[in-house]
Amino acid sequence: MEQTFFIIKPDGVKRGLVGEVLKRIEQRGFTIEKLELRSQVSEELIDQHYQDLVGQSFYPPIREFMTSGPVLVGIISGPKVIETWRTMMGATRPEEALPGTIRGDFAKAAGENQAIQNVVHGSDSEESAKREIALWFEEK
Ligand code: DAT
Ligand code: MG
Repeated sequence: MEQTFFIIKPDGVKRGLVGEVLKRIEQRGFTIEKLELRSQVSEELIDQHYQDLVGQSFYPPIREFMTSGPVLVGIISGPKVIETWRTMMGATRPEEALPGTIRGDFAKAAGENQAIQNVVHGSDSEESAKREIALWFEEK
């Protein structure tokens, strides 16, 4: 069965959206395979997670935001879960995220030079799902 990796980001945990996000996963019929609260994630792990963004000028605020508080990480499975979870999350930018999506319902607009705080993460392909699951869950 297809699997994907998700994060409820620090804004989602701080704002009490854990139950809301998990409810949507369950309602959609996906299976929660793993679920862990990580109280303090290292900058190194976030840099590896966002390896494609590390060189961008807008990246430092993203690192700061992602290490600013507890995150909930997990693996969910089901048919077409990678694409479906991306649809459920909505567009990256709050102003583009449609109502009915998690980001469209909850993400707040970011200020200049701030990280976009958009509540959730989801792997964007089979390859990134495999890589991210290994990065976050495999014993080193
Ligand atoms: P997504 O999370 O939708 O897969 P992404 O992988 O391109 O989007 O970027 C990862 C996160 O980094 C994104 O959720 C929010 C933040 N981000 C991306 N581009 C940004 C930008 N130009 N300014 C501020 N934050 C940004
Ligand atoms: Mg991404």
